Amino acid sequence: MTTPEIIGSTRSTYTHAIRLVCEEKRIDYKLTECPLRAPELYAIHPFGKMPVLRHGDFELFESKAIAGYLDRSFPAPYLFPDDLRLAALTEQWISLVNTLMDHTLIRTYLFAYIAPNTADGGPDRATIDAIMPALQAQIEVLDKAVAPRGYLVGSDLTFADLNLLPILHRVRQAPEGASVLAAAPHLTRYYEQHAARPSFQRTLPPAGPPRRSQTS
Ligand SMILES: N[C@@H](CCC(=O)N[C@@H](CS)C(=O)NCC(=O)O)C(=O)O
Repeated sequence: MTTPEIIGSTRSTYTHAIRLVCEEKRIDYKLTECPLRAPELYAIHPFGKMPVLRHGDFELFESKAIAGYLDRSFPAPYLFPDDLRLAALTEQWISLVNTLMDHTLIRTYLFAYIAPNTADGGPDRATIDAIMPALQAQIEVLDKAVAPRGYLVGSDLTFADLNLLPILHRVRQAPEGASVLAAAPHLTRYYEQHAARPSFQRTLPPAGPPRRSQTS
């Protein structure tokens, strides 16, 4: 089968989730590294977001769509359950993480450290302090969700987990995030267990945000 090309960055959480899909399913894929908002992203994604996929003559944008396409195009293990309720729960967690938690944990909290909008380039303390209650509340929700079985959905790994793990990895890199996570015992065990997976170890991101494109 044609090798899928993932266009994105090793530093991007959404790209990381798609690389985890490829690694878990043992898909032979090519990662084409590019800066944020690069022309090769705009060639596929109307708003230039990463990752995007090229598979033969087929192009696709939006990470969840890409994950679902790869899951059904390649053999087991399958990361989107067939069972109606498990499938709905998988959608539920992907949606909550992508529409709410990513904004709090990555775009607001982490970016206040790694891409701050401050005069001296130091951490944006006002933003960090303001987001802490939301960060705390969201980590508590996740801690409770993984407590029974160590997965977000049922008793097997799904894309809901692979979508969340890159975010947890990043949140732990900043001090308040690390201590809030350390105080969430189930989520800490969940992260440590899944971060030990070969797929995760093979795709560990370098520190820092993706570069910004010079040309867009
Ligand atoms: N909804 C998109 C979000 C992708 C996204 O926000 N990617 C980030 C990098 S992790 C990005 O491209 N940021 C640049 C921007 O927002 O302009 C998806 O699921 O693929």
